[in-house]
Amino acid sequence: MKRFSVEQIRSDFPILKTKMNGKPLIYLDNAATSQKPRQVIETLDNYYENYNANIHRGLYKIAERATEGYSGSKEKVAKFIGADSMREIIYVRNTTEAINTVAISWGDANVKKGDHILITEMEHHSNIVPWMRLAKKKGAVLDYIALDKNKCGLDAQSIGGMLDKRPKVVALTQVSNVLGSINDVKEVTRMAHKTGAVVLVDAAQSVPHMAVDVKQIGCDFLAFSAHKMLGPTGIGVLYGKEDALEDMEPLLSGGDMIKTVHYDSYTWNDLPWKFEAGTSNIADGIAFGTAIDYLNTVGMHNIRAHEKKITKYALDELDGLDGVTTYGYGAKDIEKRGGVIAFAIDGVHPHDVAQIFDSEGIAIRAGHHCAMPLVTERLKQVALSRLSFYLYNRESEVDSAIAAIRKVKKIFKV
Ligand code: 7TS
Repeated sequence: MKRFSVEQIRSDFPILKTKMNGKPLIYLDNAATSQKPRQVIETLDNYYENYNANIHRGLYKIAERATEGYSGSKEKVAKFIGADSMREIIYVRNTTEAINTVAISWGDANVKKGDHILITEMEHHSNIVPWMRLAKKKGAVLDYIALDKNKCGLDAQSIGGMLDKRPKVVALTQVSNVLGSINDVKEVTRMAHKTGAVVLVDAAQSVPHMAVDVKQIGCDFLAFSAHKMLGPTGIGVLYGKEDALEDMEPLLSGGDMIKTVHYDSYTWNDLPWKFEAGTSNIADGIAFGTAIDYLNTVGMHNIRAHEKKITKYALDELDGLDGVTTYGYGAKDIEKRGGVIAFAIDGVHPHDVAQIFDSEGIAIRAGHHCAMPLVTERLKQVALSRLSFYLYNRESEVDSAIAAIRKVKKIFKV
């Protein structure tokens, strides 16, 4: 796209023309899932209408076309995140499944009793629970990198201290889905590798919103979901360095992931297919490729610039409201945060906030955001309301959100 145009982008998203509770839909829950452009929806229709067939087995035209579409999508993903080749791109259902695959397959083979596993205090449940289960199963110790004193980012001293325990694996998010904080995953990876740890980056909230390059970060594994980046639900990515994936046992086994099977033995298929047992999610995989094309056309740098602008605008506006607290870095530190703003209104439960927003046609999420340790134990909140932006959001939608907050304050007399 030569010039970034929100209005041109919006015209590609049919749902943005719909209403909710009789009001034009204002969608500010992009951290939960993104909306889909017509190009992605059409790719799904086109596959089912014109070349629906299983991949890697049919010797006929439409099966070849489906196979090419599915592999082609992986090539696009590999290029999008700077991987060496599609051999390093495993399709799974979502970020959660990607992290579980590493925690179970890699963890089983590499983590022993007394070993340390290191995560951070700002992780989503999907980057906590699989490691907690692994630690329990193996008798390993799960450690947390602490938040800094302003509860915005990671405490540098805590990182160093925890790495002194020489953890086997360090798993951390690149962007928090609650605080919006951007972690320096490149630096943490460099430090962790020095102590011999393997590094997994949860990129669920980063890959959709900014240019991410796995080679630049240097991580061993990286996980993200198509549904948060204009693609369909049910498809996600586990990136792994080729060596790491070659060494790893697949989580599931059966058809398509083997080269040969005899009555008493088997050999695995080549990467990435070794990790994809059974019929793949073909339609969604192909449509994911269209989502990547769309993001590339708009340009990730343009998307990041737009989100910085709208987030800064929202933070400034929220700052002017009495009794409203925002979490994470402020507008001054916009380089350190993504387009996610969790907030609380004194004396009002976030579920009531979300309900009033809903009555105004504004979709936001309220709750613990699947980060209960962070929200309830560290930030000491029962729940938080959250605005989260994407490429199609307008500044006028921020104005509507601010007006909705004023309405909440008026109704609750706070
Ligand atoms: N990691 C982070 C940082 C996330 O924000 C999410 C989803 C996940 C992992 C899990 O992704 P999934 O595709 O496997 O579900 N975050 C949210 C959210 O903030 N609201 O709904 C889902």
